[in-house]
Amino acid sequence: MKKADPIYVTQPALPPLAEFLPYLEQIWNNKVLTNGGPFHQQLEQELCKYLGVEHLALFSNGTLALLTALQALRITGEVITTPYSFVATSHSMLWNGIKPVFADIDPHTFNLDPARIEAAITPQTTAIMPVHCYGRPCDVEAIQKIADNYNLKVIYDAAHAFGVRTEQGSILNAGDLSVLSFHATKVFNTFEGGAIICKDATTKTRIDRLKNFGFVNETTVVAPGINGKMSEINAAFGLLQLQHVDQMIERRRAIDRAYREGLAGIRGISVPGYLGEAAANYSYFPVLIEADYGLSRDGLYDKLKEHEIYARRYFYPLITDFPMYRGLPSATAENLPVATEAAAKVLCLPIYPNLTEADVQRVIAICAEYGRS
Ligand code: T4K
Repeated sequence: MKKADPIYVTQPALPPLAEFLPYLEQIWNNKVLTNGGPFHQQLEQELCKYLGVEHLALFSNGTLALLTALQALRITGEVITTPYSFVATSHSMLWNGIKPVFADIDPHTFNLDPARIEAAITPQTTAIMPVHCYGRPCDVEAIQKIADNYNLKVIYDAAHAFGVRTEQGSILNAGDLSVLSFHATKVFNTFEGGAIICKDATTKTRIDRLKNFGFVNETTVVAPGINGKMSEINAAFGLLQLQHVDQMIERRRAIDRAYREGLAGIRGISVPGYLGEAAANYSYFPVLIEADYGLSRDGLYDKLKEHEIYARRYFYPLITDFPMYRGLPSATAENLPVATEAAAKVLCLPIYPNLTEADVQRVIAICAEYGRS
């Protein structure tokens, strides 16, 4: 019997190569490779329509978009954020000379707990940077209330939240700015890429200048901007991906459903419920490995690995465990008990459009082996 292929936590969905060739021909003909070319313009417009947002500025990746978002709002001092995320969230602050202040998360959402945000505010606090972790929406109303009371800006790291909507519409309209990632591992990918979503044309203009060295025109530079522009190849690929993305999310939904059904009776594995998303994007499939499961979380991670199934412990270690954050007063396990527990319990199971039904059952079968009552 043929050995089963390895299964990774994710795999990018790619359209048929033939569909991309006409886009390449157009680039080869017009010789516009970057600096806000026609595909770049078109993708910004089409993403606004698709996502239900007013203004969107494309970037070459999500991290540069985060860096620029903080610059765009002239954030200084301290920013309250979550330790339960990818390091890019707080790295964007260190690159801007801003001090991250870590607050604990809510155990059900994995997102910043609004009550803990309020407790972390000091006279130096200027902004909050929450993350819609795994695409699960933050309590945006409670966060906005705090921001309004204390006159703080809110920049959402929405790297996982492409297309997520609640009853109020796109989650990307919450706060002052939202930042997306279009990395290869994301629901919608442009190989590498990202975007900032903002609410008015003036802010969009400022962001567009900041991502192009601060240029206003050929001879005028108004800010120490960076080079964060998305190239025409990436933008063209994004336009093509957009035609397929609904189908890809639909396939993810079916996998999510199959996991929920298959894992339901397993003792010691709990699956976080939805948070009232009108449209989820099924970007990750986190499960919690509880004390009554037959293996530790890392035991199951290793067991799956033996079968060439590469689940991931997103987000372990916590950001606060990395050396550049460890010494901060807010970076202690005592301050962050919920995040510390989540980092010890969560395993993200493989989920991506090309994962087959048989693959999903293979993952479930191994999980079930150690969770029988
Ligand atoms: N904020 C948040 C909350 C984020 O999660 C991220 C990125 C950012 C900000 C920053 O956005 P970007 O600057 O990246 O646009 C991955 C990604 O590199 C990273 O983008 C992502 N978050 C993070 C959660 O995951 P790794 O180190 O886990 O990636 P890697 O290379 O181990 O990939 C995971 C699996 O995916 C591989 O085992 C195989 C598969 N894969 C990966 C790539 C890159 C493929 O099949 N093809 C590929 O091209 O960080």
